[in-house]
Amino acid sequence: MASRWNKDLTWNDVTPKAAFLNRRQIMAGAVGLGAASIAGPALSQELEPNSFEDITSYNNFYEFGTGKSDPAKNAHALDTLDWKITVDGMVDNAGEYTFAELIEGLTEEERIYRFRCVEAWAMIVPWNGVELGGILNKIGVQSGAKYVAFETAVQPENMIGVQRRVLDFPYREGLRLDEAMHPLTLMATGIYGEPMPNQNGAPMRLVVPWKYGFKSIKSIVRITLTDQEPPTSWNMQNAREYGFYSNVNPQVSHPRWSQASHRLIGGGLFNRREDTLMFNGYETEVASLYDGMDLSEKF
Ligand SMILES: Nc1nc2c(c(=O)[nH]1)N[C@H]1C(S)=C(S)[C@@H](COP(=O)(O)O)O[C@H]1N2
Ligand SMILES: [Mo]
Repeated sequence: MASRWNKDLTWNDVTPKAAFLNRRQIMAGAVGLGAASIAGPALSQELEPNSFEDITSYNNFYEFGTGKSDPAKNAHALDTLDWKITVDGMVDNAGEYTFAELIEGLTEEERIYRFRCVEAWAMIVPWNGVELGGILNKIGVQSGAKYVAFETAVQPENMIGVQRRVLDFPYREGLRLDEAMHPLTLMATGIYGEPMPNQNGAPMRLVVPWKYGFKSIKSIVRITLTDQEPPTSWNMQNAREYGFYSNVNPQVSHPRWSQASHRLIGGGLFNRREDTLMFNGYETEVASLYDGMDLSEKF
């Protein structure tokens, strides 16, 4: 289903070449979807979604090793049969859900999002998934809950990175409740209309397009509603370098590198540097979530 949240990037853009050559017509068509379609920065109109190959061969998934090609090599070992998600904390409908139960009745959409890693590389990914807000409404968030915490599966026998203890697993992430309820925040279940490949976080992973990639936690097995800011993996590892918010911000440097630009992954037109946009290009949609907040302090 077409979504106005794709803004200037539409499903048509996924088709290589022909779509690229007919961009003007496609853009004209996209405008019909709603005012949001024309709100995107001019820069993004030069972007093409990365290939399935790019998206599934250059990954970060430390449970399967720290090299970019390690997840593609090792994540076949991830056991996704009989996947269960524990829902607990400040919710009305706590319990253990299957993957199907959790997304049942929610509208699956295609969302073409910019994806920006804190390491200053980026891709354009055509995700499939449901709005996280839909899941939260189903599980019944209780008043007083302020944050959502997530955990990734730990399968020591299947995960070479867990055996090597490259991080303090389980991988943990979290969002403020208003961030989690924002319609851009996706529980992604696939890419290019295919079920989520293991290396990208099967069977479902978070996608928060205005935040650095590490917030988009993979292979989720636990969702907890809480009134406390939850501990998160990279913040636990190095709080000076990785904040809880981790909003993409070209003006706030990482202590060891600038965040003002990034490298687009891929061949051909890709692999070039481009300027990083405030909130990764989603400023119009999300800036109000942070009104009055000092973004260099709450990085
Ligand atoms: N469980 C888990 N989730 C994770 C990671 C990880 O190592 N483990 N890496 C994060 C980082 S740093 C990035 S950039 C993205 C990469 O997603 P991709 O491989 O689908 O591009 O996943 C994020 N989610
Ligand atoms: Mo990342």
